[in-house]
Amino acid sequence: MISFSPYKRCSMLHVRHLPYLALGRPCYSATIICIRSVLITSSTSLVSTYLATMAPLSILLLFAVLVIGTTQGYVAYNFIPRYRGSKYMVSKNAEPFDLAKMNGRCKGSGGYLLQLDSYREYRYVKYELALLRERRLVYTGITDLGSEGRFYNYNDKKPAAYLRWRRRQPDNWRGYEHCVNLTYYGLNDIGCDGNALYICEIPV
Ligand SMILES: [Ca+2]
Ligand SMILES: [Ca+2]
Repeated sequence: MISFSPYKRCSMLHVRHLPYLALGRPCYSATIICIRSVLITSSTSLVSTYLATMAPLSILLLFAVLVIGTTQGYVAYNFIPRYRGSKYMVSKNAEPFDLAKMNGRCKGSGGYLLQLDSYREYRYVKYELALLRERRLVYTGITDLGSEGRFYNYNDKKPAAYLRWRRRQPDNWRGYEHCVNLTYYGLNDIGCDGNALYICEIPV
């Protein structure tokens, strides 16, 4: 709300300038001071009004984001720049892996769990992970669940187009390694329930 005080102040200024006007001083000076005074006071008043209105709303918004983030399981990611039609993001915090759940999250961002199409893509992603200094387990979307030894992409169920295994892998250790994690030295089959990161691929 605009205060009426500037108008009172203007009146006073006019009164104060009356002697100058009488002495033949330029009459516009009082008007300029008056307008400036109104503008400054009005601006201050508007800023105060804005802050008084928006501050509680901002606090409410922040609270809502925190509540939603907590209930919806907010996930933080590191982003890997676009390369040949895809960009990538790696979750920052390790958590129990679940193929469907993590693939669903990737889908929510317009993508899917990583599926490798070529040596170039494999090399790019592993170097980018190295740049992030990421040494924890990072799951891909490659799996052989339900078809032991025949690896496919969980998202589209198509056979994995490119597999570059780490030495002596895949070994299906103890018969339960049906997911695939990416290491600097190649892919490894691993149990699907590790506490780990995962990487999403997003076509762009
Ligand atoms: Ca297996
Ligand atoms: Ca293995």
